[in-house]
Amino acid sequence: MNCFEDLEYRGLIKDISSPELKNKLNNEKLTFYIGTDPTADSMHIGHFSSFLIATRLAKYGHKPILLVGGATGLIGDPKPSVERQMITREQVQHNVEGLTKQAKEIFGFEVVNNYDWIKDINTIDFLRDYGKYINVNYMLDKDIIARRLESGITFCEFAYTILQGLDFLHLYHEKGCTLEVAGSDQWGNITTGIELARKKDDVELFGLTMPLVLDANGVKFGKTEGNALWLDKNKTSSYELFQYLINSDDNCVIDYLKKLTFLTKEEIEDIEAKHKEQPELRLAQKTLAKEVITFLHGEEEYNKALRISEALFSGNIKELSLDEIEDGFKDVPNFELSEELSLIDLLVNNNIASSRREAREFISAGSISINGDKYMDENEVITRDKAIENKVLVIRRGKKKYFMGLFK
Ligand code: 383
Repeated sequence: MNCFEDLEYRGLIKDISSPELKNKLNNEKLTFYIGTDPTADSMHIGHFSSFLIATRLAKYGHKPILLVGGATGLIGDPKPSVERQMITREQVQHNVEGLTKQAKEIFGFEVVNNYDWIKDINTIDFLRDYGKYINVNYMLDKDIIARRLESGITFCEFAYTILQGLDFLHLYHEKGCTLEVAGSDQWGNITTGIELARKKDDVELFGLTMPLVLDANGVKFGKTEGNALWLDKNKTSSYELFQYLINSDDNCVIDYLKKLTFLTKEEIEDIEAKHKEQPELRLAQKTLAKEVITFLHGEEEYNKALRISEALFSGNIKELSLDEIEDGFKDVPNFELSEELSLIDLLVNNNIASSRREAREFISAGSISINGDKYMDENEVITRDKAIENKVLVIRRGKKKYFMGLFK
C-alpha cells in the first residue's frame, strides 16, 4: 500500500486542495505542518487523533513540523457559534510551554511557535504584505465566518485566518513546508494560506484535511460529559483513558483502530473477524486501549491501567498500590478517617448507610466488603492495620457502589 492508499484505507482524507497531492505524497518527501492553539496547557484526545497524522506521514518519509500558536492563541480561531473569551498573555504563555513540552515528548518532532515571527509584524506591514492579497468577499465565503455573520464576529477573530495563512507562507519560505494538514474544521484557514502563496509568490502549496472522528452518537471522539480526555496523564490518568477506550462502541471500534493506531490493514482485518465472532471478548477495544496508551504514555502506564481495571473487576483490591487505588477511585465519594471506629459508625458517618439499622442489614446480607474482604460481623472495629499501606480503605456496598476512606 502506498501512502495515499493507506490514508484512504483509514478514512483519513476529507479534502485535498489538488489531486496532484496524491502523487506528491506517494513519490516525494514533503515537509508539512499541523498546528494547535494554546487554549489549554495540554492537548486532548481530539488533538491526538489529528496530530497522529504527523507520525503516520513521517513513516512514509515526510517531514513533520508541529506548530503551537503563541500568536494565534492571543487572537482566537472563530468558532461557528460564538466569539471566544480572550485569554491573558500570561495564560497563553503558560499554555504554550505545556503544549510545546508535550508535543515534543509524545511525538518527538520539531515544534515551532508562530509568536516568534508574528510578534514583530507591525500594522502597516500586516495590511500591506498580507491584507492586500486577501479579498474580504473571499473571507466571507468561508464556512465558519459565514456562519458567524448572523451572531456577529469581531475584526479580531475575522482577521485570524490571515495569520494562519501567513504562517503557512512563512514555513514555506523558512523550512520548505508545502503541505498543511488538519481536521476538517480548518479547511478555511488552510485555503487562506494557499491563496496567499498563490497571489503573493505565485507558488502552489497544498492542504489536506481529515474528517472529525465521531462516536456512535455522532459526538466528537473523546468528548465525555463535562471533561475532555487530556493527554497529560496528571490530568487524565492512563486508567481513565483506558476506561474510555475499552468502552468504545462495537460499531466504531474498528474505525478507531484504523485512525488511532499503526496496526496494518491485515492486522486490523484479523481483529475485525475475531471481534465479529465474539464481540463479548472485546478484543478490538482491548487492542485499541493498548495501542493508544502505549503510544502516549508507554508500556508501563498501559500495564498499570490494565492492572487497575482487572483488580477492580475481580475485587482483588489488595493487589493494587496506593497510587493505583487513587487513580482507580478518583471519582468515588471519599472521606478522611482520624482514628479507629466501629464498622457501623464507618458506614453511617460517611453516608454509606442511612441509619444504624440499614448498616446492620447491609452487613448481615454480606453486602459490605472492605479492600476486597467481606465484612459480616456487625461488631467489627476498623483499625488502621486493615487499610492498604496503612492508609486506604476501599469500601464496596453491593455490587458496584464504591467509597474510599483515607486515614490521616
Ligand atoms: C494555528 C496556526 C496555524 C495552524 C493551526 C493553528 C491552530 C488552528 C486550530 N486548531 C485546533 C486547535 O488548536 O484552531 N487554527 O484546537 C485543532 N487542531 C487539530 C486539528 C483539529 C483542530 O489543533 O481539527 C483538531 O486538532 O486540526 O480543531 O498556522
